[in-house]
Amino acid sequence: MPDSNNIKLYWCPQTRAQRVIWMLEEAALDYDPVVIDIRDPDRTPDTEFLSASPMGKVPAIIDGDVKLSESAAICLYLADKYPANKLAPSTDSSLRGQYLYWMLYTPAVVEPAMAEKFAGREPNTVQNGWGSFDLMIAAFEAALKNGPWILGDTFSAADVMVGSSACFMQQFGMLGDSEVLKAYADRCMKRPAYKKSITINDAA
Ligand SMILES: N[C@@H](CCC(=O)N[C@@H](CS)C(=O)NCC(=O)O)C(=O)O
Repeated sequence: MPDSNNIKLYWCPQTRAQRVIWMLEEAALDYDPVVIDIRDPDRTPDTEFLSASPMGKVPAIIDGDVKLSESAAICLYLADKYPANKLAPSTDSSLRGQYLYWMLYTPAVVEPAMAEKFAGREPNTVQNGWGSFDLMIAAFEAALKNGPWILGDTFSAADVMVGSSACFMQQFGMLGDSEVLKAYADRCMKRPAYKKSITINDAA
């Protein structure tokens, strides 16, 4: 089993970093949290953080020689490197393709679709890589018909990614009349690792 004692997590409360805390808790890994106050424009630049996050965005991790940002990349990395809690289907599993799809759904589809909706822009579903907010919701909901989790019976790191988006949208009243997605968000929020990530966020 690889040694996880050295994982350094760069994060900031009330940001996308919460989903990586959720992931680390699901994986039962030890980590040293370091707060980067992204809301302080006068903060002293942290060169070690910037070496892991070229755009200066949280979350980022340093795990030995590995330096990584982008929450989906971090969750993919952690699930494969520390497989004890089985948060990723193996590379020869028939679920692996769907797993990768849903791991990327949040940054590639959900977040651009949400940003477009927040901005009140009219979607161009052919040109947009993310289709539209309504298409994003419809595909997400359809995938959960065989739930309880996005891959079916088994919770995975893909649920951390799309589940964190569902919880965010639930919080901001963006799930409309989708009882399927609301129930999914509720299931995610009941997980002890999710609750711990919220406690850590709220205490910081
Ligand atoms: N696609 C990235 C987005 C990360 C991101 O945008 N982080 C924001 C906080 S939620 C941030 O660090 N903003 C500070 C900045 O850009 O200076 C991911 O999923 O990790």
